Amino acid sequence: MKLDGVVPWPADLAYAYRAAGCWQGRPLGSYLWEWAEQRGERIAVVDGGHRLTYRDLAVNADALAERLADLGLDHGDTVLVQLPNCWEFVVVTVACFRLGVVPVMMLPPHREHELVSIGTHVRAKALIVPDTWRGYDHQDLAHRVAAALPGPARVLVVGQEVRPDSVDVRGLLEQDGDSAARRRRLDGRAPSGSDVAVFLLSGGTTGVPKVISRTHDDYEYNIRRSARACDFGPDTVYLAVLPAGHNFPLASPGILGALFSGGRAVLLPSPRPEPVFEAIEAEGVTATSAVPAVVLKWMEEAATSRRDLSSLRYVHVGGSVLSPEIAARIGPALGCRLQQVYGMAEGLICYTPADASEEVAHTTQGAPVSPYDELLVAGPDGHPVLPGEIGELLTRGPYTPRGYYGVPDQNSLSFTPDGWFRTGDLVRITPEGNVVVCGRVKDLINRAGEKISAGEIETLVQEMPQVAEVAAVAMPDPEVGERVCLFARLHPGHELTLGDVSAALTARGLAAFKIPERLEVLDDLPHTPIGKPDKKVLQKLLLADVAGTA
Ligand code: OOB
Repeated sequence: MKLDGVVPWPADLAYAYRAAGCWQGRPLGSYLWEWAEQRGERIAVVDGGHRLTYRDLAVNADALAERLADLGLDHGDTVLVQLPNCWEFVVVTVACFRLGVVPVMMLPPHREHELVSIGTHVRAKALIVPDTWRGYDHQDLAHRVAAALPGPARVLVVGQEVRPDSVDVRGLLEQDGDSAARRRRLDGRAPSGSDVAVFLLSGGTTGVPKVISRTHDDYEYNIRRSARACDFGPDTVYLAVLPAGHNFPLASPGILGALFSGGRAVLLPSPRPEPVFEAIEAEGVTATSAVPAVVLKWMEEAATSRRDLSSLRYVHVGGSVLSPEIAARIGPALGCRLQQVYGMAEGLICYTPADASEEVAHTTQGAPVSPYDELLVAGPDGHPVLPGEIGELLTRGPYTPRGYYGVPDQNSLSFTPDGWFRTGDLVRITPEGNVVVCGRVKDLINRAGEKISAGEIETLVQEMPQVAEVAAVAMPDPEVGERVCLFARLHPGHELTLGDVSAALTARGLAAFKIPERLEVLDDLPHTPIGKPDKKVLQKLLLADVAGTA
């Protein structure tokens, strides 16, 4: 059987989620022509000068879906999709939904290592890539990967320079033939609600990402509840600047949230401040999302920018720790409301409400989108902690799958026998039910047996006026095992010494053993493809340096 590594929800819960209306029993692609009929000439997708109406989206996606079927792709086949933010990304994704072909959402910085191992794991039948992107030849990469995969795989290319041994995606979009007949043919072979719609990659910064299967039912619910939490509607103009294949800009509520709400998705290939501000002004963007490192750059730019950002109502910020002080400055700096987002490709998504008090919007990461989300905060012994105390968050629910795809050994570590997903995040829950992320279970620095949470230090240091971005990493030490090393990027024109950090943290009442003992100021921190500080790289820098000086 294809996709035999999917871990299903237990039958009784699946029944309950259907009965409660969480799962609609419809594939994501089945909405496409309803939208086209109701909203026909309204703009759905904008990419620079290229604008697609809802009708264009339906016609293009159906044309592509049928051509993909002609190439031999069928229900349950998988395709590695590695596209930058462009209109073709949306057409490809929707075409896959129509056909029941499962897109595997690779990110543009991934290379052979990730593509070959994930492509092998999911038995990919095709790759869809740009010709080149940021000076790198993805078409060539895709052919090398295809040759290394165990089975035959086609290479489909978006761009100008399509090799004869590749398939030109734009050529597949030519809208010949009878779209009504094509629509009926595709409706006749549509997947079911419980089939896998998309494979997302886990956001972990160690090892090759794990593959997460999301069904049509569960993903539609993720989108619907997220759109509701963020007040998305027909007047929403959502700007996607983070890599579109990531769960945050894709469906939380993101591009798909905008389309399901009758709004518009604007795609930009990078989060650089000036083009982002230009797009906000030109397109009347009402909502966008960013990781903290990106939003900090926007805030710096906004101080001197002459762009009109007045259309912007909400910025969704999530993905890594955001200190309350910076949170409080985001709204005034960008002239909009902040909604914090705590989410994961594995499912659970929390938002601070669109109309939250400042206290909630600045100091918490919000509440789960579904009343059926179950949250458990556990101590090191696995038992629930007392209300309000810090522990590891475990979660289950109607859009949090019960296992990673095809890795039973890993699943027995990442999931409890009762199906709870161990997030690895340290959180506490406020009396009002909002989650506050305090760090990572494994992101601890062990100094002479004292455990120091990197997240706790980072939150405090981020509040220092000199600091733009910070990461705390364990520095090996022969005497005490590990000491806290800080890596920081500063605001332009500022300086920072270890003494300044120590004085500021001591003034905040931090225990002396937690005070950082080394500071490295960098022009920029290394980031993961989505923009989180990449501690794996920082750790390597540190290890190389410690080894070099030993
Ligand atoms: C999002 O998804 P992933 O899968 O890349 O990463 C999930 C992990 C979480 O387990 C947590 O460790 C961290 O990223 N995280 C946060 C956070 N939001 C996510 N840590 C602190 N504060 C936050 N607000 O990152 C993601 C997916 C959908 C929406 C938003 C983010």
